[in-house]
Amino acid sequence: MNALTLHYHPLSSYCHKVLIAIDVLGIEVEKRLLDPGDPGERADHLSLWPTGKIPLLMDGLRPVPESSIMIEYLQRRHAAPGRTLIPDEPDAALDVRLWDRVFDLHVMTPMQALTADLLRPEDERDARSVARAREGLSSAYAFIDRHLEGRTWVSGGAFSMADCAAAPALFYAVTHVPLSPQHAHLTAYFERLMDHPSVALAVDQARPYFKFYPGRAGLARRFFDATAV
Ligand SMILES: N[C@@H](CCC(=O)N[C@@H](CS)C(=O)NCC(=O)O)C(=O)O
Repeated sequence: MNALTLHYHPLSSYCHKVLIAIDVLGIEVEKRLLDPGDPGERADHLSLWPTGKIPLLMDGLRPVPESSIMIEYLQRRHAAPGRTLIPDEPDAALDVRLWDRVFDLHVMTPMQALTADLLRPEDERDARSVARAREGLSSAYAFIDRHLEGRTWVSGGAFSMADCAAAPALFYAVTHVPLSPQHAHLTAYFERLMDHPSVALAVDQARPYFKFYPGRAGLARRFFDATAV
């Protein structure tokens, strides 16, 4: 049995972030799909990590929670030779962590709020929080777009942990607040991310589940059907 097990769900954005990293780092991980609606599975999961959040990595009996911590842990202990997502040089590493935080806090968080609102009954939806989350995404798009001018990846010259965070954050965010022509750098970056083989693999593995995603009305047809243009 593989010592590394990832507790995950195929639709979860933070799970995609870690699955992309696992593929880039060339690591074998056993995946355990968590059914959030199953009370027994939920209780077992809470006993391992009391926030109940996924992904959760188990290295043998050791729980390793939090996607960014998990990626650093995997890189230090399990990465295939020569594979890296966080550079050794301290300032370059700080920049990767900064942009990882930007995507988690300023794209993932409002995106999750918008998805959560869609899961509520109509009469429990919160127009004010929705407006705030949409504004948050719009202002994040604008400053990330400016930052991306002249860049291929979001931090330094190589695909990094920050790009692992960016891919699923943007993938789901644009289903709520689409990119507009004024976001030319961000739009080109989004396409580069979607073309990256490790991102494409995570999307491909989630494809059968997208029909259950609450924001599916905003998801481009090519993500449901790989042959669509
Ligand atoms: N800060 C956490 C966030 C993880 C997170 O929000 N996961 C979501 C799925 S994408 C989740 O577990 N939602 C279920 C819940 O909150 O109970 C990380 O980076 O791993």
